Amino acid sequence: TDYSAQSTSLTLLGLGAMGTALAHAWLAAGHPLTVWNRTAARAEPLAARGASVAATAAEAVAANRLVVLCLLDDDSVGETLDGVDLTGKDVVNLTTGTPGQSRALAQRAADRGARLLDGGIMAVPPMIGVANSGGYVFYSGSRSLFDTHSRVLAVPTATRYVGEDPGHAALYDVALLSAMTGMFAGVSHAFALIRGEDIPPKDFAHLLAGWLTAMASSVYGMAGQLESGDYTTGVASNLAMQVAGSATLLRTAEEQGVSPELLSPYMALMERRVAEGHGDEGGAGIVDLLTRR
Ligand code: FVH
Repeated sequence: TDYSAQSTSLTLLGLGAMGTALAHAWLAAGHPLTVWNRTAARAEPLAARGASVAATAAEAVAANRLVVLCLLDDDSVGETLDGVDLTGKDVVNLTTGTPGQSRALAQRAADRGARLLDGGIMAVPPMIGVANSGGYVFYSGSRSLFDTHSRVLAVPTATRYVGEDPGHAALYDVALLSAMTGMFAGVSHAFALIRGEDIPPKDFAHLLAGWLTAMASSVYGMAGQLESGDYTTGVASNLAMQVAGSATLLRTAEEQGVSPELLSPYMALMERRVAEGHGDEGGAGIVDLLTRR
């Protein structure tokens, strides 16, 4: 079988919001697709578009060598594959999980005669099947397994292979999602500050997006500090200055009747680092505090 050919057939387990978007993308590109979902009704619109609907997960897995999972979480993957013959299968897991869960799944797959490629989706369903959407999927695990299926995997959205360790796709995924979570925390606080004032949120959003975009490149400076081990050279806003500024941020929150609970944990870390004599550092010192065991 030429697995790089455009008409590669595959199986997809899981037809939630993301699984359904993936299914539509593969069908639109002409890939014969077998689908299964715990709640069978979710497969009906895909059957109308030409997908083969399997009655059980085992039947769906048996239909193709390439089997993609996009389920809620690691537990649902375990339940779905329980008792299913995986011998000779190339399993691609697009379910969000931890690096440890991905490594354990790769081992369980190998024990059952299958090869596992793990994926971390950096996209939301409306970005799937849309050219140049900016979305992509991190993949990790066997390079040859990725190369074998790279064309069909690139149909829904772009791909980024990040190494042989099956846990690394999940690690990259969760690291980016964690950074995003911190950003959302800051954004929530900012909107809370202006609430009740004569400031239209949509106008403010424009400023917020511009400022966050301008600040985003600071991650390169922090990466440089972490790589060199020199946390002080070229620092534009050192921790001592940021801690001094924190007082104004907290007082403004109080004046506006906004809880400081989203800002306080990060401020406490900066204060600790300054108290330990590192006020001239940039943010890399906070990474040391977080990873100190
Ligand atoms: N949707 C998103 O924006 C994000 C974008 C980034 C990647 N995530 C991850 O993708 C996985 C699937 O997400 P989803 O959006 O498709 O999730 P749901 O719409 O909630 O669908 C969940 C599917 O999982 C099935 N399921 C749940 N529990 C079980 C189980 N115990 N056994 C078998 N299947 C199970 C569920 O089936 P049903 O409820 O329809 O019967 C859905 O097919 C996820 O890891 C995201 O973190 C999406």
